[in-house]
Amino acid sequence: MNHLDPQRHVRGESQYLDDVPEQQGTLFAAVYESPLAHGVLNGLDLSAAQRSPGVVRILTAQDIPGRNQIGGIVPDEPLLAEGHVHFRGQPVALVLARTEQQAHAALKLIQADIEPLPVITDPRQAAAQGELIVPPRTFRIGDSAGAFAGCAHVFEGVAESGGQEHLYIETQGAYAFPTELGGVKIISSTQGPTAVQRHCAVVLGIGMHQIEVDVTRLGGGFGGKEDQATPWGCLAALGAFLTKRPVKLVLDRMADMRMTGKRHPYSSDFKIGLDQDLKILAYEVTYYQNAGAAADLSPAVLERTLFHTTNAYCIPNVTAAANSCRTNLPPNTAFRGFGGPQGMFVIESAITKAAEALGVLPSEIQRRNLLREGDLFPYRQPAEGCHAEQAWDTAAELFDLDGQRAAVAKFNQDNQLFKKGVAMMPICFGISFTKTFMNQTRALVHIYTDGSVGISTGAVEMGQGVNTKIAQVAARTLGISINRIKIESTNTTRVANTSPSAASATADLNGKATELACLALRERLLRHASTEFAVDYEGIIIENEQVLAAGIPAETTWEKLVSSAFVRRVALTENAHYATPGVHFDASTESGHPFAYHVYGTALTTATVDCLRGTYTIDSVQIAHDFGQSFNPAIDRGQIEGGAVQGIGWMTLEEVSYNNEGRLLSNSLNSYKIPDLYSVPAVLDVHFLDTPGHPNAILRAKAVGEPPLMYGIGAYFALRDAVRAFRPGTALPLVAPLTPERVLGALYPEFVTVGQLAAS
Ligand code: LUZ
Ligand code: MOS
Repeated sequence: MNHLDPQRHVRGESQYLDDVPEQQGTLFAAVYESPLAHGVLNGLDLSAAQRSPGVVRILTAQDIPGRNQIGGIVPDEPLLAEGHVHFRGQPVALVLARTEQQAHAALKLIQADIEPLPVITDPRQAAAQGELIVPPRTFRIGDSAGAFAGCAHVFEGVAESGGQEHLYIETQGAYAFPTELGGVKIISSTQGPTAVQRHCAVVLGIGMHQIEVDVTRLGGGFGGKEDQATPWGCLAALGAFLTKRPVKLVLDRMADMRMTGKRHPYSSDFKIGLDQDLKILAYEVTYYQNAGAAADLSPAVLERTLFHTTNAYCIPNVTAAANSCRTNLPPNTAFRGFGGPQGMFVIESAITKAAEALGVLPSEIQRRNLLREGDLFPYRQPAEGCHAEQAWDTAAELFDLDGQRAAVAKFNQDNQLFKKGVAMMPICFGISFTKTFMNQTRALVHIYTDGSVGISTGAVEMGQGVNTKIAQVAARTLGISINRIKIESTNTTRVANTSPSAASATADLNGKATELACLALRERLLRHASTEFAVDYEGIIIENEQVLAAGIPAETTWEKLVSSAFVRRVALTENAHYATPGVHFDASTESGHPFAYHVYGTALTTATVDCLRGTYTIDSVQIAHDFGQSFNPAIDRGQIEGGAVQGIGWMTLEEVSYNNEGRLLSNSLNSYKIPDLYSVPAVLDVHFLDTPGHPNAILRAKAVGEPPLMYGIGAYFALRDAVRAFRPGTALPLVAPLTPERVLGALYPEFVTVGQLAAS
């Protein structure tokens, strides 16, 4: 079964926000952004812009009829700046004009009177000044302070990881239409239709029932549209509500890069203690998360960092403290992995530092400390169905770790100016929203009288193939062809109060709700068949569109079953609710069972560094991954490949850079590099481990969205290994991304100093 959409994508038939035909009278919106990162907003001069050709109206905070508030977790974020500006790119005013060009032309005529205030871009500086988004949190198990005393080896260090631009192909946007009862319908490029609906209702001061949000598909999200599609939806809705005309707002690429938040950069202190046998006895870590100017999802991201503090390892004594630090950058947000990768980078850094100091391979420490069945995570959920060792050992054997190491050693002996490196990267990722209440959704399934089926759920298709999977689940459960099934747009009037499509849980949650609805419909139809044909209900099945049981006529097809059920007034619609069983968490003790299950795997990565130039290639990434029982290996493999490459980008090429005034320097694809086809490893193997899956996973096929991103961390350590082959024994900073500039600096520390991009 292939992904259902790509053929339509390639033919240009798939409908995105910008493909919606424009209604007559549509106004085009453009956002006036704060030109400074921090300051007092004394006034706005809109007069010239208001006289500009085509301008119909310019909206500011004063025009908001409800509350000027779109904070998702903490109410600390205005839709339009009021009194102060807190980051460069913060929306201050909205120009509505007859054409997009006229709206953009008018932006240039707006003058803001802003009194500058000091700008903070560094999270540690923010923490030192008490600028925390929420109080710090600490996860604790055992007694780390006490355990260090008994350690043979103790190492300390600092690790830093950078931001990451989502770079969804479709930029942020929304198209809003006034509706007849004073409400608004919004077509939004969002992962969270309900989030857009809820915040629009607050901003407009009307009920959620007056707001309808509809999503057909997104051209990518990666977390960037989990919370941060909301401002554009609200701004378009505000325009439509006040002017009674349709309003379309689409960000161009550079505006999107300037105005939206990214993956959180982290700066972290770590301390790791091992015994003689390389068992990790104690680990302490303090994270400083660069949250940007408002909370957005930062507290939840911070929490997921804590949940992934020890990656795939069992460490008996852990203290992990986390600070979410307020800076004058655009609010950072969800990004595939959601804080997990940042936490895992630090423990891998600590292990590598220890290994380098002890003169052993990092893999010796890694392998010795992998989780086993029943081991406790620092939040006291046991590892259940643990495949950490199986994944590692399979990868090591199947991909011949020893042989590859020997070949690399030989290569490094034979070559002076090119060096190769190797790294193993185990992963363990928890599946579920960490906020237990978010693990719920619904599915609405209609069987039409001709036997075709329409399905609505809370799932948003963003390229990940969730619609294909839901259609497969329905086809299997009902025993019919997938060609009869249509997955409808995601719409808040059909499925309400949904969580965003996020946390790798979308196929599990919405697939399970669909399965429940289809099971109920199947049972109803089979009961009808048993009455109609006077046969025992227990023996009847539907298979390949045939209704089968002794006593049922051979020509009884799905279509006949459905039409006869309709005539007998059997309900052909079902609405099912699914809530993940067994998940709970108590924040007062920082313990519980937050995850439905964990996903495991291991990647073996090799890289080659050109030691004259600092350039490099990631040669191979070979992965043994725990899919459970995949029912769509094509889609699932694609997620692993894409995630691994996106993770490699985060760890190597992609450098989000702001200057000290909070201005984004990496503001286009000239200065922000992402992996392209040429930087994908020539060898990218994905082995499907033989694992049973989990009953909470849809059809026992485990979640695949976020876990593979963290395989990319292996690329960082493979490069580091290669650099150390050129300069044995050198102490390298643990700073990511390891760009070619940083590699050159590491190869020639006496000649090359790596600073920031020059301010342009
Ligand atoms: N969003 C969220 C997420 O609200 N909670 C989560 O735990 C999460 N995890 C990953 C990605 N998005
Ligand atoms: Mo995501 S980071 O699961 O939107």
